[in-house]
Amino acid sequence: MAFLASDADGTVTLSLALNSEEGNQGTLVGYMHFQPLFRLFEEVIEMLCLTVLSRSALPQRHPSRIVGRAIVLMIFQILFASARAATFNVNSSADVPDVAPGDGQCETLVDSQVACTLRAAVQEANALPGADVILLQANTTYLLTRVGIEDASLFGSLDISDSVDIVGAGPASTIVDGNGAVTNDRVFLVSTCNNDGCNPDAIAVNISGIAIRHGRSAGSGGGLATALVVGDKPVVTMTNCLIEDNSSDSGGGGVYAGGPIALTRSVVIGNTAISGGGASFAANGVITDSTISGNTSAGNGGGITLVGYGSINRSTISGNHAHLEGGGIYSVTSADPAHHLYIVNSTVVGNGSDGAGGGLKNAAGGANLFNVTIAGNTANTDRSGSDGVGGGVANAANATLAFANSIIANNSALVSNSMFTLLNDCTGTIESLDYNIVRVATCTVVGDYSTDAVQFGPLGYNGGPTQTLPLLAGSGGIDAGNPAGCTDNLDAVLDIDQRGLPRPVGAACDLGAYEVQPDLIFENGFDG
Ligand SMILES: [Ca+2]
Ligand SMILES: [Ca+2]
Ligand SMILES: [Ca+2]
Repeated sequence: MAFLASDADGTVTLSLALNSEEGNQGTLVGYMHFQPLFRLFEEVIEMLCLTVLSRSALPQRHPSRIVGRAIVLMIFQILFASARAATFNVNSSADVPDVAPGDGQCETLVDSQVACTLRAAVQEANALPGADVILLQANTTYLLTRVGIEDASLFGSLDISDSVDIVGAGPASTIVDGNGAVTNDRVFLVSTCNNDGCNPDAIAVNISGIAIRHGRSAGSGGGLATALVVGDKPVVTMTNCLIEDNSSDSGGGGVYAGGPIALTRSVVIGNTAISGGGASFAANGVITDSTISGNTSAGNGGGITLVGYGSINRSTISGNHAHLEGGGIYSVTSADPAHHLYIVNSTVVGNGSDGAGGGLKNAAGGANLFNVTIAGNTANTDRSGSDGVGGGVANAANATLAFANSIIANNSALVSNSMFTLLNDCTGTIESLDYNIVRVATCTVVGDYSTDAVQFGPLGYNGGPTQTLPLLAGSGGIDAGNPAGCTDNLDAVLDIDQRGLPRPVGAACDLGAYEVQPDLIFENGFDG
């Protein structure tokens, strides 16, 4: 039997079921989705399917029935070779490879039972040309146990070499545990290159709704690494993911991206590396509605090391530590504005560095801040060597750091070999694009700014997916933004704050990431 269905976006699904020799019970032999491109084939397929169906009254082994079935299968196989989209429903948490990689079937033997494992699904998705989908189970931990360093998904890391969507049920429910203490390998590698060379085409890998934890790599990217070699062209998105407790002996404890990556509504926490404790991005890194927290770097960039370019939007970088510079962020971009670091509607708080730049070290190129709060960061946390500089931000002599509608306040630099802590918000030369507070300007600030005192409430969840620092009543910065509108790096007016709540409230937007909202007492008329 053949079934044809078309859904709203024009995707056509062909399902084939062959009757068993015994009777009417159908066995599903395959299905696939045809993108709108294949609509042209729809009528042909339908006609052939109707041909088969019309013969269903014929005896099971009637020659014309068998011929009709063969024609449909042939068409199916031709189209399958063109589109080759498959969905693999993983139904076992065991770490077992596929029995026949490349046959289109995700099949392993787990306790003598046929099952589809995550590893087998990755092997099959790699082997089938084109984008596939791997669906993971809820309430399941996929513990990797196969020891061995290779890049074909047979051992250690799950190695993705073709476009795929990996979909979990949420990071609290679907966990991929790299078990690095045993495997000594990262959890995921995304690479279009192998021993035969590199696929010249970009692939798209979208990972959502999973936790990636306990990966360990002697190279870059303890949790996930992409595009480790020149010529490698994967484009990766990670949405609603938790990247936790991974480690790397190089760059990017949680994530290393040599190619473009977008991290959205995700949390990167508790990872360690030599550079970029949480993440290291070498191309275009875009972080949105995410948290980079509690990561540690033995070198620069406790939270993030950026050596390409990118943007950080509505996100919080908190509680990270670098043993060298840039406790929250260490940025090396180019002078080309198209390849700067842009930070918008974000909070950099409570980070520390043994060297300069407790919150942000802009080591080269350009960093541009729009409605950013940089507070409570500390430089020279080990109180050794030179006295601390740039508790909030440190800008190198060859770099530019420009900021607007932002707050740099309440940051500290520790004095070496002493108990003294000095308020110190910046070092180097930074460019105020007006409507800013720099509370204790221990640097050269070009342009107008205010030194108004700022009072924050504790970092916490005040709405939206990330933690924020609320501005307390009477604090500097409230309604102090550009009356013509606070804008982002594209000159678009920001109509929401980091939490997604409306701004401006009042005559002008508030400085920093947090817009004070009207008191609820006035909204609902009573107060608990
Ligand atoms: Ca197989
Ligand atoms: Ca594929
Ligand atoms: Ca591997």
